[in-house]
Amino acid sequence: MPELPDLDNEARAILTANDRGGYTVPTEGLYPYQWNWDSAFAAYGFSTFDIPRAWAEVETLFSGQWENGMVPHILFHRPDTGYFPGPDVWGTEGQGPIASSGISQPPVAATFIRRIYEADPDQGRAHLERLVPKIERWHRWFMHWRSYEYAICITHPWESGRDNAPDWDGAMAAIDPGDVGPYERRDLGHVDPAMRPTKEDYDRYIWLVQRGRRHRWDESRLWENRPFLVADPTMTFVLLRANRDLEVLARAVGYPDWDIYEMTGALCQGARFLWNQKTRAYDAFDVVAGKRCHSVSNASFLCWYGGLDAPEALPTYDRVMARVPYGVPSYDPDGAKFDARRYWRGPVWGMMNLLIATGLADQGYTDRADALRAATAKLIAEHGFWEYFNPSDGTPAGGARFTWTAAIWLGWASPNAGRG
Ligand code: 2M8
Repeated sequence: MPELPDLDNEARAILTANDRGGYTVPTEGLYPYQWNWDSAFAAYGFSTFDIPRAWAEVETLFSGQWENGMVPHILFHRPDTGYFPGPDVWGTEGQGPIASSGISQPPVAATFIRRIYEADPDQGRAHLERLVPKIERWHRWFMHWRSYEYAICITHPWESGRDNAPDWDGAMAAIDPGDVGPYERRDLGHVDPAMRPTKEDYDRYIWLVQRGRRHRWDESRLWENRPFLVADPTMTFVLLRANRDLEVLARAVGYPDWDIYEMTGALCQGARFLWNQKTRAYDAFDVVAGKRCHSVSNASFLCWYGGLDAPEALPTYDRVMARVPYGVPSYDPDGAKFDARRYWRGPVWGMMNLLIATGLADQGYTDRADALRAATAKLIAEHGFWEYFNPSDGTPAGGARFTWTAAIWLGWASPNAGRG
C-alpha cells in the first residue's frame, strides 16, 4: 500500500489533470464534458488546496443554467466525438446559454458551496451573492417540475445519477423503444461491457432523449403522458439537505426568501413518503405505475444525509453492510438483481459513501460513520482512484483516475482530511 501522503498528492494531481479550464471532466476519455454533480464534488476537492479554483468550478456549472431555472446534467463546452450521446442527439439548441443535455442531476451543489464558503467566507461572499438566487431558482424548478407527493422525481434514469439502478427496472420495462433507430455507443470502447448498462437500457435512454427533443424540452409538454416518472430517494434527500444549506447561505448574504423555508418543509413530507414498510428502507416510487419499486440501494441510506434521524432504517443498513467487506453496495447483496460489477447494480461508489457517512455522523451514528470512512479509505488506498469498485473483493471498475474519487479522498477519506 503506498504511503498515505503520496495519495494526497496523487489525488490533487488527478483533479489538476482532469481540469479543462474552469471545469473538470469526471475522467479522461469516458466522460469528456462537465457533469453536474461530479462538478460539485470536484469543487469540494479543489477547495482543500485551491479555493479560487473551487469557486470557478461552480460558477462555470451555473453559467449553463436554463431560463426556466434548470441546471443541466451535462454541459458540452467543447465538442468531443468520444462520448455518446452528444449535443447533436440532445438537440437542446436555444434552451440554455451553453450546449447541454435536457435533464438535470442530484443538486448536491448547494451543500458543497456551503463548505467552500465556510472554508473562507471573505473570499466567498461575492460568489455567494451571485449564486444564491441561481441555486434558489434551480431548487424551485425541482419543486415545480419534478415533485410528486413532495418527493422529487426523475424523468430519465440519467437524471438520478444512478443510471441502471434496479429501482427503475419496472418503469423501464414499460417503455417500448422499438422505434429508437440505430446508434453507436462509445462507452464500450473505454470500459468492459460487463461493468456498463445493457443494450436494453441504452435503447430506452436514447428513446427518452428523442422524446424530449421532439417536445423541444418544453416541460409542460413533456409532463403530459410521461412514460417515465419515478420518485427517487437520491433526488429527494439530496435536495432536502441542499435546501437547508441554501437557507444558511441565503442568510449569510441577507437574501431573505420565505419560499426557501417552505420548500424544506414540503421536502420533509416527501422524504417520509418514500419509506417502504415491506423492505424496511427508503425506496423509489414508480409514479406511472403507482407503486413502490422495492429496491434497497445506497440511495436508501441517504435518509440521514437528508436530515431524518430515521432509526427505523438502521437494521437494514447493518444487514447490508454485514454482507460485504467494502460497503456501501449500490444494491442489496441479498437481492436477486445484485451484480457486483455492473455499475449502479452492486458496486460501491466512494462519493455516495461520503454522503451516507456525513448523514450518519450528523445523526449521531458515529461508529457507523467512522467505519464507513475507514473502509472507503482502505478501498482507495489499496486499489486507487477508480470510478467504482466491486464490494465483494474491492476490484476496481469503470474509469481510472476519477475526479470525484480523488475529491472525496482529499475532503474526507484521507487521514489528513477534516471530517466530512
Ligand atoms: C454516469 O452517467 C453518464 C450519463 O450521465 C454515463 O454513464 O454516460 C453516472 O455514474 C453519473 O452519476 C455520473 O454523473 C456520470 C459522470 O461521472 O457518469
